[in-house]
Amino acid sequence: MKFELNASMMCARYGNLEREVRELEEGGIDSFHVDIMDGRYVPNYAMGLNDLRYIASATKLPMDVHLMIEHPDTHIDIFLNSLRKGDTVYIHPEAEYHPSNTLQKIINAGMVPGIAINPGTSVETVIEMLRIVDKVLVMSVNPGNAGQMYLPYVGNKIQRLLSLKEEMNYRLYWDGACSADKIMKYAPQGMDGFVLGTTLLFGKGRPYCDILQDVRKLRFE
Ligand code: S6P
Ligand code: MG
Repeated sequence: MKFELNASMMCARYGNLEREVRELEEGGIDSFHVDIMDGRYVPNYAMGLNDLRYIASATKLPMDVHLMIEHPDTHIDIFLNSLRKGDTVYIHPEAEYHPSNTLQKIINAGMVPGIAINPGTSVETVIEMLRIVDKVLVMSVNPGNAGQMYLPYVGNKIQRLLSLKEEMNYRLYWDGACSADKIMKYAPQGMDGFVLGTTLLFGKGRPYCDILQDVRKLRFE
């Protein structure tokens, strides 16, 4: 069974980001998930442009940029200019008046377009955008912070998004409170990847390569 593992870099040790990137790479991480916040769309400031640029310069692996900002269209070029072709950019559709225009800019720049869907957002309100994007990031916590509890009511929506994947032609990714049991349950059902944060990967006092190896072994269980 094939699935991607993405490291949520807002959970990394900032004291030595270069080492963090290297150890995650050595552990076999698939991409670096960078949570950009503006203190308005979400009540927090996590990572910013310089963090994104530094991590992008420190690795050849793909970047997975999750924009939790109001009116992403206003600033999208700054982010696109900091990335390489093939990197992913997720926007929150409710943060922009015409999100499909912003998604088109992401496509035109050669990046992979995605939408992030909040726990309280229904599939119905974003259904037309599912036809445009390559990736959908389903949030199982409210955006803004790491280390939150999984919200069980997203389970029904995840099933719906899994069932629409083929018809709408997108890949589905999990973000928020991702534990081994969620990977065990959803990878076999077609979830394409998981963003790993404090729940499974960071701050555990174990090397990332050991944890990631354990997760990779889950596919054989
Ligand atoms: C939340 C953000 C996420 C978190 C991730 C952390 O706003 O989009 O990417 O960083 O959820 O993982 P955990 O396991 O601490 O919830
Ligand atoms: Mg995120």
